[in-house]
Amino acid sequence: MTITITAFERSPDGGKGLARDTRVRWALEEVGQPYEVRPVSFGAMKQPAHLALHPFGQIPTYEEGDLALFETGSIVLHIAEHHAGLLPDDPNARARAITWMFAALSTVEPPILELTNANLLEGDKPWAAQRMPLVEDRIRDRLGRLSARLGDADWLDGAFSAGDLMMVSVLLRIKSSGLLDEYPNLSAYVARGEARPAYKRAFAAQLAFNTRKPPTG
Ligand SMILES: N[C@@H](CCC(=O)N[C@@H](CS)C(=O)NCC(=O)O)C(=O)O
Repeated sequence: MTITITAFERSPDGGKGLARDTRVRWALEEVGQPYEVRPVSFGAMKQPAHLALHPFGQIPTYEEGDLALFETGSIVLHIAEHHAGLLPDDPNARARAITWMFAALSTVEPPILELTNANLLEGDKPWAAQRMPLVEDRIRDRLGRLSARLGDADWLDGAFSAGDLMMVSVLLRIKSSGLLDEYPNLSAYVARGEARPAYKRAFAAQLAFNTRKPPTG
């Protein structure tokens, strides 16, 4: 059955891989599943056809036969549960890997998104500069604890899993901020994720997609 995901018609980051379709592409590459990508414009994202797939009018979505999913956590978990390669077989290890997916999305990503919002949406406010250290410190609190837990391990809990895929995807959002550099083991962890052949294929695919020429004629 064909898998189709949606992505920004043109990602605002121009192909830096920060739009969330990249994590879904990465998961599909890890498990060796081919997929198609349907571009969605910002206008179309809020129209009934797309809202039927994604109630909040966002990307990515995932369609496979009569199944339609939204939310990258749910999509990556679905992929990981149906194909070998992203979750361990041992039930406890599997539950811990899923726990790291939740930790990435609900504990680490929120303060990181605050930084994105502070830069993109609030940068011109008179209080923006004053607030920035607070926003960055909330991220440092999470990074410090994550760094302590990771220690000198390669991955968060044994072999690479969907938990690492999600955590690395979230941490990549602050790569350009310099905050990650304060935690050398986290920088190395993210670099290990980026070095995976499946990540490289996913990154290249989203870059080609976001830099493709518009159709002529
Ligand atoms: N929690 C959602 C977040 C989805 C999300 O924020 N998508 C962004 C692109 S990365 C989007 O569609 N932004 C446009 C908008 O919200 O209008 C997930 O993980 O899938």
